[in-house]
Amino acid sequence: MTTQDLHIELRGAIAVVRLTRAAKRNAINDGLILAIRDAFMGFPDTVRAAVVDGDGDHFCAGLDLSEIKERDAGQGMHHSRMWHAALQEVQFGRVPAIAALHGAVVGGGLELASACHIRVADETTFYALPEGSRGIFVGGGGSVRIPRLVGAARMADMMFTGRVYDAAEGERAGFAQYLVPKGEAFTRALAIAERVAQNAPLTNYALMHALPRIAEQPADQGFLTEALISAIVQSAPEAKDRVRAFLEGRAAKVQKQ
Ligand code: 1HE
Repeated sequence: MTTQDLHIELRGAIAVVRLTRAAKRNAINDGLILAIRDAFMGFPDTVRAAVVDGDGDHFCAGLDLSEIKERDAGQGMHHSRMWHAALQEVQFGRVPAIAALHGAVVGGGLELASACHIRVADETTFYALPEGSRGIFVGGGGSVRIPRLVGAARMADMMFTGRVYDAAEGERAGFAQYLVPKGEAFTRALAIAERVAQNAPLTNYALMHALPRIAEQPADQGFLTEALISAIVQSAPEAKDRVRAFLEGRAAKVQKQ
């Protein structure tokens, strides 16, 4: 399945969602953000995880700035809400999303990456929020998601000063969980997606939908929500099969990697 600037390929249980607008550094225009939304809403039931990638030397240069110039305040708000709706499908959709990062991960590109559940960056990756110097503000959920990854102070500094984090700094700061050699982000992201796809679906669902909400709850409410989710997940037949397999010596032990 392909739209003009997005290619979706099913590789077994993994959906590979690739931005294919390399000539514009995968800058996201209205058509592309809607295509991302539709892709995440439309995966067949056989899909258990997704990889998000970008063609060319850069993951994504953010919002297509050529579309911004004619908008009034109301249109600007609806545009931001459209991004929210699309990235909500990425974060709170049906399957975990693994971002394969390289080159520019900037502005809306960082907002897209931060809506994914795991980020794998190669050595060429750099992170920035040029909104600060373009006289605008993040509008794709960045002010909600990015502080949760790296802290509000770091995000504010990036926007105040135009600071750019390179791949190693970015991993230390918490933008990416994995740092790999140049050109290897996609392969590693695919391997991670295949591993994630083997989990019990209810476990993945709880990690995507319950964990971030529990983490935002006051402790007292969080403990109760955790108990309820934990009871639901462990009551599934698949959980019982997996635990029995371990007890009978048929399942892998935890091993240092
Ligand atoms: C673009 C965009 C774009 C490239 N909108 N057209 N994002 C930014 O402020 C980042 C702007 N982009 C850059 O800083 C650089 O393009 C890169 C560092 C990402 C890549 O540099 P480079 O030298 O490889 O490419 P280039 O020559 O700058 O760009 C190639 C073409 O892509 C060129 O068009 P051309 O017709 O002259 O070939 C660029 O104009 C075009 N291009 N980036 C439109 N972003 C939901 S709110 C989110 C708010 C934001 O994301 S604001 C941050 C926007």
